[in-house]
Amino acid sequence: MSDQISLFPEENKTNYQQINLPHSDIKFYPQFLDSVTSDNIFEKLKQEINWQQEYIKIYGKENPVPRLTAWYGDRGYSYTYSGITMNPESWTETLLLIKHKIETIANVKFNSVLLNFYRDGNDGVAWHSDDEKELGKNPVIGSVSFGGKRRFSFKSRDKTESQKYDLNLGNGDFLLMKGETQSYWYHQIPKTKKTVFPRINLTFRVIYP
Ligand SMILES: O=C(O)CCC(=O)C(=O)O
Ligand SMILES: [Mn+2]
Repeated sequence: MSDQISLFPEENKTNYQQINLPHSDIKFYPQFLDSVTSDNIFEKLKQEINWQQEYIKIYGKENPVPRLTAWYGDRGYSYTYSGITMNPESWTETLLLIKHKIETIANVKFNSVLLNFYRDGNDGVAWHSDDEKELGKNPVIGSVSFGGKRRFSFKSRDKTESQKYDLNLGNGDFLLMKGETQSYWYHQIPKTKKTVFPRINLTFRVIYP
């Protein structure tokens, strides 16, 4: 185990690892949901979510986003992301179940979730921070992963720093990012030439109108 990780049992006995990067509050809860539950949730989400292929314009050319996406949440909270404005679909039972489970740990009420479906290693998400203005200062981001394991990397936003940190997010893992994390760190899911299973990730968010 790397010296950047320490183990703490929380009040409710859910074990987590604090990822000790400067100017961050990142907690990793491996296998937060058990594997049978997580397998079932993966299949459900794959079927029931209204997955979309979005396009982003780069130098005037429309490019497909390298993953399928969807946006669910409370009515009235739209979200603009890479120039795409998404209006939320209504919560499904499955999403509400996960939302309630992580809210007790995160101590916030999430009002929306961005869903990503990585079909294979050609899908990923480029370096970015979840720092859109609708998320306010020091956003709380609750990330739950299902299906195939993928690498998730952090790198410092400060170009004079070279600090990087990698972790693997697998079936049922929960990652909670809070505090200054988004102001100081970028994150990504790199594309990979390795054979990987399809993966679904949900990032629960609090949007301010
Ligand atoms: O798939 C992931 O684990 C991260 C997704 C992400 O960073 C995002 O959608 O903002
Ligand atoms: Mn993100």
